[in-house]
Formats: sequence, C-alpha cells, structure tokens
Amino acid sequence: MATLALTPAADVRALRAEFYERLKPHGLAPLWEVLAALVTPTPRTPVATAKWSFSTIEPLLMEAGRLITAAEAERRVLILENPALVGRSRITSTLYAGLQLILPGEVAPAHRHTQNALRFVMAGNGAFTALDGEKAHMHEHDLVLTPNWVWHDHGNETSEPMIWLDGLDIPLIQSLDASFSEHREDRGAMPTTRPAGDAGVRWGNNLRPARMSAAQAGGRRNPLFIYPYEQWRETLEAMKANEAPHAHDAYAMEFTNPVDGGSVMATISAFARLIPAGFATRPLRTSDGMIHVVVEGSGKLEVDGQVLDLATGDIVVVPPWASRQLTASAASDLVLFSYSDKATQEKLSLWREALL
Ligand code: GTQ
Repeated sequence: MATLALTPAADVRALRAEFYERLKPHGLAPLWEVLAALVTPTPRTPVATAKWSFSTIEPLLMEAGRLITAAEAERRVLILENPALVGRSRITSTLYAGLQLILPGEVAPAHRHTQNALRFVMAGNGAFTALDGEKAHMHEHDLVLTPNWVWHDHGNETSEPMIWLDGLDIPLIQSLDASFSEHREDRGAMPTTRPAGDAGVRWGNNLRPARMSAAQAGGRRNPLFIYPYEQWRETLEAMKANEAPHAHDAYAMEFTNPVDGGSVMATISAFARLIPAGFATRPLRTSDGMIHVVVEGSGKLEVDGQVLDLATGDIVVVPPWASRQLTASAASDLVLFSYSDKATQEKLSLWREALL
C-alpha cells in the first residue's frame, strides 16, 4: 500500500479506471464506486411532486372515447405519468395511476392479472365492475378493488359516461418480473354468477361467515370489493364531530380487509382523510410515496417547501420521504382519498415515518 500512497492521485485514478475496464468482461464491477448511491442514509427517489386536474383530463379522455372503444382498447385509460418518469407508465417507483373511461353500453372485457388494482370513482353513477361474475355498481367516490388474479370486467348499462382513477402496483410487479395475465377467449364479460352487490352485504356489514374457507380465513384476498362513499364519508364526519383533529393527520382512516383488519390488498393501502376548514396539519414524512385525490373542498399541499393549490378533482403525488403538510381553505373541509405502497413496505419491515 505504501506504493499506492506515494502514487500521484491522477495516476491512481488511471490505474483504477483501467482495472474497472478489465473487470467488465468478467461480469464484475467495483462496489466502492457505487456504494454511497446504493445504500443511502435516507430515500433518494426519482419521483417528482406533481399535480393533475380532472377538469383538464376529462375532455381529453372523452376525446379518447371517440377514437377507440373500450373493447378495442381492452382498458381505455390515460396514464398519469410522473413528469420525472415519462415513458415508464408510473406515478411513483412502485405505483401506477390512470383515468379510465367507460361509455354507455360498453364492456371492458374480462381479464385477470397478478397486479392488484383499486378504482376510485371520479365521475358518473351506476356503471359496474364485476369480480368473478359478481357485479358491484359504482357511484361517485366509491372505492372498488380488484385484487390480484381475480377475473374482472367493467360495464356501463347507464346512459352516462363513467370515469374512475385506477391505482395499480404495476411498477412493483414489473420490478419483480412477476407479471402473469389471462384474457377471456370471447373478449366479453364473465357470465353472472352471483347477484349484484352480494359481497358488500356479506362482508361489508361487520360480519363474516362463521365457517370461512381456508382461503378466506387466510385473508390473502380481500372478499369485500366495494367501499361506498356514504359509509366512509359518514365515518369522517362523525370523527370530526366527536374528537379533536390529530396534529399531523387531522382525521385519517384506513380502508381495511374485513377478514384480518389489514390493508385492502397485499401491496396497496388506501385511506380517507378530512382536514377541517381552516386547519393546517403539522408536517410529516413517510417512506411511502402517496397519491391523493381531492374529493371535496380546496386548500393547499406543501411538499418539501413547494406549495400546490388544491381544488376538487385534483390528483397529486407526494414522493417518498418528502415532508408533506395539508391545509384546508377557511371556506370548507378538505376531503381526500389516498393510496400508497405502505402495505408492501410494512410486510418488508421498511415503512417509517417522521413527525416533524
Ligand atoms: O381495469 O383491469 O388502468 O388491467 C391498467 C391495467 C386498468 C383494469 C388499468 C388494467 C386495468
């Protein structure tokens, strides 16, 4: 080492560079050149803070509706691409977001895939998602789930278009190279197997079958696939009436799997929040990047010092470990739906928060 210590710095760099070149054909690379970038003290994310407005997207989605049918497209969706990840079909490093349009009379054919999906209804009433041949009719601000490997199709037997936000774990599954999918041969819907709304009644009323099948008891696949707006909205209203807001969350509830009380799906967590008029939350960081949909009201979101105005219909993404702070305007409560990969991170003992 004495010789190396006496070697001029420029020569050392040249010696190393030449060594690195000779490593390449052996499928080798020096860790010490990349270690600090790989094992960072806190998350280094490529995800940028960004906002989309429903009023901007809606006419473009309606235009897509004139250019391609749901059957042709399979899913007629405009992807919300993170501006720092253009071309990569993702809103964060693990999550996908898109706005899907289904016009009156259309069917989005049945398929199933290993990706988990949630739908959050942005506009329209009465179109359905069917899981394994059981329809759930969807209304504005309902949350609907299509957990991994369940056959699902969408249809609209009403006279108005329906638009919902799709939230999927597509990039996460892509990073695991674990995508599998199947499509119905006839490119149609699944035949109806159970009455519409059955799961909501069976699993959404604080009851569960006294004899659950092993698969049900395992809780791996959430049998409840619709969470109506009236229900979650009422809960937030009661919380507001009955307790003081939490300094960092105001009023925040997580949607749960009724079998085990855990996250709605294996990889994705979903939340409903209410910030009372005039209230500002204290800043916090969480290791899960978060997508928020503004359901009611207006206000602002401050992300690492950057202020975004929020209006009803806005969709925003907050990068992992960014400091975030929500303020409701003085005029009205701010109500949000949010989803993130918290469920994944918790399973891997990764999830963290810092209350600032
Ligand atoms: O509705 O099944 O936005 O499979 C992307 C992939 C929606 C769906 C998306 C999908 C779906």
